[in-house]
Order: sequence, then C-alpha cells, then structure tokens
Amino acid sequence: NRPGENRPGENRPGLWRLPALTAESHKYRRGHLTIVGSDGMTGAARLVAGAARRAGVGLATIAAPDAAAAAVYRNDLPGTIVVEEGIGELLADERRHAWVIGPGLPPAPATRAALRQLVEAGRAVVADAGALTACAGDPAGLRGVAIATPHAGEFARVFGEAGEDRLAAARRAAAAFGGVLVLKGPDTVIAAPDGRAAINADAPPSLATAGTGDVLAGIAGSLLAQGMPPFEAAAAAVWLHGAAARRCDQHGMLAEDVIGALPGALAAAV
Ligand code: NPW
Ligand code: AMP
Ligand code: MG
Repeated sequence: NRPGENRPGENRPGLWRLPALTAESHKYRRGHLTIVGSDGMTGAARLVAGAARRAGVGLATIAAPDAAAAAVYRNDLPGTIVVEEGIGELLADERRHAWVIGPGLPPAPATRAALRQLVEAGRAVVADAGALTACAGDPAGLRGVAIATPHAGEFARVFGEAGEDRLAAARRAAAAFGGVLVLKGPDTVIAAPDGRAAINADAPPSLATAGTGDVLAGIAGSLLAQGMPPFEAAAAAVWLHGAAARRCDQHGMLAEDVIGALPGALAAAV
C-alpha cells in the first residue's frame, strides 16, 4: 500500500509506514544502524546486524570493543561494517541516528553508561538484553530510549513483575520511561507512552530459541533507522518477526532462519 494509506481492519499496526524504494534511493538514504558489539557473546550483534540488513536498512555497522572482537565480527556476512572506534567518536557522525544496544552485553554500569551516552546525544535507541538488565530496579535509566524490548524476566528486573494484565503492565512501563515498550512473549504487547497499544498474538512457539530476541531488536533498529516513528517501528518489527517465523516454522528452526525469511515476509506485507 502507498505511504500514508492504511488498509482498514488489518491486524498489522505500523506496517503501512514501511518506507518505499525508489530510483532516488541509495544506501545512506535507506538509513544507517549502528550496533554496540560485545567482546564475549559476539553472535548476538551479528544476529542484530543480519536482521537489520534483511529488514532493509542501507548500512549496518557493528562497533567492536577491541581488535580481537572486531576480527570475529569481520567473519560475519561481508556486507556488515565493523569499526573499532569508541562510541564517542562514532557519535560525531550525525548520520548514525539509530542504534541497538544490549544484545550480548553484560548488565554492567559500563553498558548503562553507554546507553545514556547514546540517548543524551539524541539518537534513536533500541535497548534490549544487557542494556535493560543494567537498569534493573531503575526504569529512569531507560529515559529517552525509543524502544525497549524486554522478555518477561527482563521486564520484571526493570519494572517489577508484569502479572496477569500484561497490556496494563506494558502501558505502565512505557509511561514510566517515556518510550515504546515491547513486552515479548507468546503474545507480544507493544505500548507507547501516549497510550497507544498493539498485541501480536500469532507468533509461532518455534521462536522460543536462542537469538530470536536479538533478531527482533535488529528489525526494530532497522525500521527506526529507515525513518519509521518508534511505535510504528516496534509494532511492524514484531509483526514481521512473527510473519518471518511462520514462513519457516518447524522444530529446529533457528534465529538465522528467521533472518533469511524476512525478505519474503516483507514482500508479502507491501
Ligand atoms: P527461568 O529459567 O524462566 O526461571 P537473561 P537471556 C528468565 C544473549 N544471546 N524468556 C529465565 O528464568 C542475549 O542477547 C547471545 C527468557 C532465565 O533464566 C543476552 O545478552 C547469543 N527468559 C544474553 O544472551 C544468542 C526468561 O530470565 C533468565 C523469560 C542473555 O540473554 C542467545 C534469562 O535471562 C542470546 O540471545 C522469558 N520469557 N522469563 C549469541 N549468539 O551470542 C523469565 N526469564 O539472563 O537476561 O538471559 O535472555 O538468555
Ligand atoms: P529473547 O528471549 O530475547 O531471545 O526473545 C525471544 C523472542 O521469541 C521474542 O520475540 C518472543 O516474543 C519470541 N517467543 C519466545 N517464546 C515464544 C513462544 N512460545 N511463542 C511465540 N513467540 C515466542
Ligand atoms: Mg534477548
């Protein structure tokens, strides 16, 4: 469907804002996502980058913390850029407007400090995994984050147990830090601080495997980098993640398979 046009009655909130490709497109115009890499769980940032690229971002860069990690990252798909500069230096490039932080990172004060540095530089940030747990018991640590993507355990650490009414819990959490909260699970709730909310209830349980959360963070970061507003980016990311998983749903499905199914899910969505 055309930009600005929605198809009434379709349970795909946000998808109508997916950016169109035109003859004037070039890779920088398609957005640049930067991912904070770790020195240990390097697979996580690689999944984020792969998902972001398959979801249509023009450039994905992994910021490696040291030369050894950079060497590992460089064994990834050759189209992913790997740099070794610190976050401060990378922020000098205004076009690095969207970032993913958390997958594979320790829930440590340094992770929280890096998150704050990105937010205070005015960047569009997806916070997941270690960046969330680094704010355990302190939702204010997430203030300024565009999209936070906790699973139930991470949610409980930051905001307290979600309880039975997950929609209300997600809305409360979104209001508490002022960004879009994606409460992941068999049903995923997407809540904006202004009260908008969506529920995605058709993701297959084959997603309950390592790395699928990292894939979701990459899709959300990709759509943010492509210019979608946070609520639309988050809702569309959750929908695409589930739709891609349905296309390869089986015992033994891997997070990598979900990444591979993203172009087909995107093609079926527009
Ligand atoms: P239980 O067992 O239910 O009592 P963590 P993580 C609880 C990276 N990865 N879903 C649960 O408690 C990630 O990016 C790296 C899940 C469990 O004991 C992270 O940085 C990969 N857990 C890091 O690993 C690929 C739930 O939380 C505890 C839950 C750790 O991420 C894999 C685990 O939580 C992985 O993505 C729920 N719905 N509800 C790589 N290739 O490098 C409660 N829990 O410690 O945050 O661990 O989610 O595994
Ligand atoms: P993470 O725990 O961060 O790796 O994220 C797991 C991803 O898989 C989230 O997007 C969840 O919504 C999804 N997921 C996990 N378990 C299920 C399930 N039983 N049914 C549907 N989706 C699931
Ligand atoms: Mg995770």
